[in-house]
Amino acid sequence: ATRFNALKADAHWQQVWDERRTYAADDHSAKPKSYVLEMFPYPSGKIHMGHVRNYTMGDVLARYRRMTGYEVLHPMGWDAFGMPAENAAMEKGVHPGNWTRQNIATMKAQLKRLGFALDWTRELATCEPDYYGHEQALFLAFYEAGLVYRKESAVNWDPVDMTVLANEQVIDGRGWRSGALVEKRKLSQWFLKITQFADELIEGLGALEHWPDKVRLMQENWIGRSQGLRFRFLLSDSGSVEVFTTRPDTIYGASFVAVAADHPIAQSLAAQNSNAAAFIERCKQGGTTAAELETQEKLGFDTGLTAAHPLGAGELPVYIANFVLMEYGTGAVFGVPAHDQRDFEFATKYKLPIRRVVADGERTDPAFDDDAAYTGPGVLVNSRELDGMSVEDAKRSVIARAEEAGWGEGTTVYRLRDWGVSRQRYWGTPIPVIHCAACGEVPVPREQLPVVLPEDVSFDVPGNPLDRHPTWKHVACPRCGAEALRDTDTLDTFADSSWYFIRFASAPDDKPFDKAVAESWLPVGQYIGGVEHAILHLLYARFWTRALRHVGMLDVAEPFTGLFTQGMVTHETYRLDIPDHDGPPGALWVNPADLTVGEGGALSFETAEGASIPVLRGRVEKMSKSKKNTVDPEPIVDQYGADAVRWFMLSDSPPERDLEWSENGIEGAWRFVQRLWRLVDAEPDVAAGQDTVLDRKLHQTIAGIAGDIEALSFNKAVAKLYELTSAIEKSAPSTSRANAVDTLLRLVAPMVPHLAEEAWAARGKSGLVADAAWPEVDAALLVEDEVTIAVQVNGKLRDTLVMAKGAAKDATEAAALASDKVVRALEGKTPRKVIVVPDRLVNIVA
Ligand code: ANZ
Ligand code: ZN
Repeated sequence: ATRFNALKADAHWQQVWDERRTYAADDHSAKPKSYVLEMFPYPSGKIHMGHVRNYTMGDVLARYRRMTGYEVLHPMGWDAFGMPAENAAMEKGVHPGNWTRQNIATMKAQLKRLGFALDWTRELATCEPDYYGHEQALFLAFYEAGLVYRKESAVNWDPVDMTVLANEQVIDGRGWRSGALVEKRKLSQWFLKITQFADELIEGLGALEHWPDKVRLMQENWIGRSQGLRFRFLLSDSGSVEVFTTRPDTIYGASFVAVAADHPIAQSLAAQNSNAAAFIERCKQGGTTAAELETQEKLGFDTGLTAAHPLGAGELPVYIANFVLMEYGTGAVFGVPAHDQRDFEFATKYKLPIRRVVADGERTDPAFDDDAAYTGPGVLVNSRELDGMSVEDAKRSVIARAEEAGWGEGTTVYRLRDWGVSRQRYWGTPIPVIHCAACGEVPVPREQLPVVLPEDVSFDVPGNPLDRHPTWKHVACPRCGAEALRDTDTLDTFADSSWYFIRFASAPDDKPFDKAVAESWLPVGQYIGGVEHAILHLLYARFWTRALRHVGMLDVAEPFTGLFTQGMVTHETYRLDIPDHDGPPGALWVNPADLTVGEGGALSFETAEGASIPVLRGRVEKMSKSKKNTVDPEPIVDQYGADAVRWFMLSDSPPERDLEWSENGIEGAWRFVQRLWRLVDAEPDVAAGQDTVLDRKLHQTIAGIAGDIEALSFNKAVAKLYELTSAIEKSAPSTSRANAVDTLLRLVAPMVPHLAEEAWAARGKSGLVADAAWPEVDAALLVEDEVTIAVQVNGKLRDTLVMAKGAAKDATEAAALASDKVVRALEGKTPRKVIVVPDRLVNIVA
């Protein structure tokens, strides 16, 4: 028997598929269309195992759909703008464009070696003008439709490097390079009106039944629609302050009012009071993210004002507080320390009353002495007319009362804010707007698109290279011709990934996409990617799609009707056993490829100087550069071939769970590929005879696998293929066996496509197995397992019958009476009575 030469077969079939453009999707096909997409990669350098797993899953589905008669769109491209390219420019002096394009070339070659059924003719990279120029046109279409506006908003400012920092460049509140405390600064920035679609984006989730519930819930929480009450407190200086609450039920538990540092009340106080001004300055320090606001110490400044409780429950002190955001609600709140954790921390610090108004089980006492707020459900207590009501009833009651009496009104609010898209960075899509002293903001005329990034930029000093480029930003105003300035900000890279799936479906030169062609492919029927994108990317893409519908460019409601979030690839971690190591903690991790395995499996690391340091095994964790527990797919493909890697990625764990990479696992996969090959190699050309047991097994497998692949339960499909392979191996030569081997090749083709092609050709089949039709199921052969039935004559066992389980009584009786042994035992007598116990026994009384 020969051995399957994976490397040779991989290269050969990849070339054949390429030459024949096997996986190029035809826009004009008469077949039903199916769009299978995996989240496109960021070209960070090399393909990692997470990519391999992700793309293998999508590939199996795409190949299966092709075989079942669909015209499949399965494209690939590059999410090619972003910070890492600029970091590389700053650290290594390489141009972001060169770095990115080099990485793309490397990663493309690596993806090709895995034999994915991708339509490379549709490849795109978001960093090229033929992509981002169209994005600029979409931005302008949104601008014209009033979905884009500009307003002042806070950014992270590094006072030493004098530059704006991305959130990921702020580490523990300090600039990543300077180490200086980051400040909040206001800049004029562009926003997309995602909040206009907040209700639609929540309601649309209901129809996404092929999305994981957990992702739908995350989206819903992110949008955070809540019903609340707005009302005004009258202040002791005869002014007033409007607050917003989602817990009007707790109104009798209020013990203070707090306003944001940039609230007008705070600002006017600061104008007269230098302590207040200093406090406000202090609030500006610290990060701008929600998480930072949540965790930072709660600080307040007593304004000396008091607010009159709207239901006559006394006067409340008014504070300026760092945990109140100007951008949310009204920028002012009333604090209920017993039932809100931030308020609790604040009240504890400033010794304000903490009064229970929602019973915590049996506990109804107004005095509250727990060490955290109680935020659960319960019955209202210590709340006058609200006592005894549930939280929900009390909310409704207070809102109704406020509306009746005219001091407040119920409102719907959203946690979701408009999407700030301006980034003070080079490596992104230039925002196509020109600022003119006379005309204000002027969109770049369409015929001047794309606004192309200048190539000659420097990264030797901090800041935005576009802004300090000597000529790029200086242009004539398109409207009046006067000297004007380009916007030097670029778009958030989430904009690039919000419509790439549309450009894959249709990519004319002269416009972002053709409406009819794009609509013929969309929505993406199955989208596969990491759960880390469950919120922002998916929400932005859903918004972008709706915005396109709003401007009449695309009539699609939801971009992705099916979503699957796959688990991670994990590996054991290894650490140098150096007890009193005082360097950075990360320095002790060792990559699995650098280990030496000694006697009894003891691990060590050999230094360049020839010393041997013992190594400890650590936990199994997500493969990551920081823990150095990555396994580079490339040498694995070199050693075992693409099919073994693909098979392993599918076989071990359910796809939504983590998959632990192991040497044993990949070796097992390789052995299976070889087993398949031996089966083909050993199969004689001519054989006769039926093997109904094998036929049945085969058809059960065909039926089962189809369901498994549709459900993306690849590990179950793999298990069934193992079983079928064993059954064929054990069977004697027969026409059934020959047919089973041919059919098996079609069944494994989506998973191990190179071996399947090689074997298909070796068996003399015409065409490519990739183009072959998925096997049909013979329903008659799906009957459950067989049963053995005892046949007695006058109570004595005379024969056994093997019959299909559930066979009819008369068929069983007829089979028993036809038995030679029974005929002999009857000695010519006519049976008087035949008793059939289905699936068990036939007793013949003569
Ligand atoms: C009184 C109260 C009592 C509140 C209680 C909560 C619990 P969600 O549900 O996330 O929408 N809030 C309102 N505006 C704010 C702002 N600008 N900055 C910081 N906090 C603000 O949050 C709404 C709740 O967050 C509101 O309800 C308000 O505090 C606070 F037991 O009012 B609550
Ligand atoms: Zn002008």
